[in-house]
Amino acid sequence: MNMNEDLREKIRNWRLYVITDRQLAGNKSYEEIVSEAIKGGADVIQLRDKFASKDELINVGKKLRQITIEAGVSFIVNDYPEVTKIVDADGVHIGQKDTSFAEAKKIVGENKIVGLSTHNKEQILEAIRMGVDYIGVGPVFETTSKENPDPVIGIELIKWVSQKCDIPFVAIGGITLNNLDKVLSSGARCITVISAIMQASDIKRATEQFKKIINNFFYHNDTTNTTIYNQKDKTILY
Ligand code: TZP
Ligand code: MG
Repeated sequence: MNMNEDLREKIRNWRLYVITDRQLAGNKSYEEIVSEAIKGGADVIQLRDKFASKDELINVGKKLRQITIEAGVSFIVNDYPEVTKIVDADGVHIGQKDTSFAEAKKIVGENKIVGLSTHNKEQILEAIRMGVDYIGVGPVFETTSKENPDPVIGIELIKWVSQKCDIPFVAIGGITLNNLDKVLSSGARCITVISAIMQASDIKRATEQFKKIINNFFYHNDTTNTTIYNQKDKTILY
């Protein structure tokens, strides 16, 4: 069976993808971090915690699944297909050195999303060949949220992937309110953020600031026929 159309539609409509980092967020709880990001307009939440055990991730993941379901927001788990399956997240995000795409898909099942991080043209083309559901492309700019990050790809690769490839992609790495416009102008339809939102004292407000610029950009520049839905009640936003 093919991945259900609802999930595909969701991916195409992602605009703001917020990844958790509890260390950066200080002493806020996961529930608080994610609820605030959702209130601010995040379309997708990724649970990423490089220090938590699988059991801890399952525990937190179940709570975040509940919160995201109620809000009609997509929920992705970083690194662990097994945890994804147990907590019934929408999908898993893997890196080039993690479980392979094929193996991750086998574990989570056909109807769940498997996303893959890519850092150059070869990896992007390989992801397309493999039938990856969406890719992360980055780091677009310098980032401090990843240990040993790959070299900065710059906005040139964002332009290339948006012009040449049909695969859904999310731009990631060092994106802030100050450089957001450059990334959007380069063709990115979904912006992924860790530190600029996690480090904010007011996560809801920081998320809102990103979302406002993104919505404004697409309102004025969107030339595709994509219909933007409110993911919760399916009303057409424009
Ligand atoms: N993959 C490529 S860059 C990155 C990941 C997980 C970190 C992005 O974090 P930030 O803080 O938005 O630069
Ligand atoms: Mg990983």
